[in-house]
Amino acid sequence: MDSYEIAVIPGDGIGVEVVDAALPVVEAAAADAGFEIGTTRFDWGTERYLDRGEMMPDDGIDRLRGFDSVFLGAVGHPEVPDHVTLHGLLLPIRKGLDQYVCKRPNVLFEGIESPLRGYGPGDVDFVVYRENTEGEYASVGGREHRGFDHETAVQSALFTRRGTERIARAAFEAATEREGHLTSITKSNAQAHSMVFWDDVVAEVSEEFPSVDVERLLVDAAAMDLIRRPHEFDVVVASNLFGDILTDIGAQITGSMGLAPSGNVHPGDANPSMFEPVHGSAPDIVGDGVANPLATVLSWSMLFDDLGETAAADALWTAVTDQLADESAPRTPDIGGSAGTGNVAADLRSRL
Ligand code: GGG
Repeated sequence: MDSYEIAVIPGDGIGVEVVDAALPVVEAAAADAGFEIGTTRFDWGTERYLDRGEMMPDDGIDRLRGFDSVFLGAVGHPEVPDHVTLHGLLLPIRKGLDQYVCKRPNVLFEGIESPLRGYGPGDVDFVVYRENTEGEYASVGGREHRGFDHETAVQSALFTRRGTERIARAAFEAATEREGHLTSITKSNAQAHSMVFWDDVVAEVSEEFPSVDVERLLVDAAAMDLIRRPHEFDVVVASNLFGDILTDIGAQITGSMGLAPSGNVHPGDANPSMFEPVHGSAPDIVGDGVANPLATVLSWSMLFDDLGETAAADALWTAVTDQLADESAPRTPDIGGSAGTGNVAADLRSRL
């Protein structure tokens, strides 16, 4: 029997709740499909930071390298600034394992009411390919003259040819396998260096993919158009910051952050990929037992797909789809129900 070793980092807040609720469901899906998953749990996150001053150990990235895949819950804690938690755990893993594609599907499921008038199941189905290792999150800059009135902060965005080409190529490949339409997002009217460079690189890479129809949008227009005409998007490729922002819009128009999965991958690499729900640690509902576990289960579906275990991946995705389409099924408050995390997970388990 095939077996995979998965590093599980529940992290902070509701990350722990959704990871714990989803685990029996995904283990069952694996067993049904004829393979096993062994999980090693890491207590990395803000509790560790408050205790020892570090979100993860110095050799954390190296310890993850030996796994087939990584699953992460959430990071963020009300007592610690968000930049400390994000730069202490999530971003170093993405960069350290060179997971340059952040893949975020946005699907409007049957049974979910979109806030957009006139949009029903199947009308919204696009995927965002967010550059995940450089751009605006490159941490290039500094802060000088603290406390003086000439205090200065500089934050530079870093776009390399290699980094831009590879995210563009991954997005074009995805568009080739989907509907053949790619939207490239920039702010190249205002940012005449990095974003015009992005446009140039996308235009060059597009020559390798003549069957893909390319649309260019400024990020402000894209924010509007995702709400105005979401059915026309197929594959969206964007920088680190723009991709992050646009996928929160995507989560809202498809019903809830609680339904938004993601994967951080380096296609074909020996390093493990990392999967996580798009949502954060949600301190406002921690301990209430109402966090939606579906984004986590869908992220596990993406993890199984990445490992080539498509039967288990499909089983999890179908279980979520069926549950959402069933009016009598339990659902959490973010999508209009009153059920708890555990009830939703138990119902999913029964649908496998
Ligand atoms: N699920 C992981 C998590 O906690 N995400 C919240 C967050 O702040 N993400 C920022 C990012 O994806 O760059």
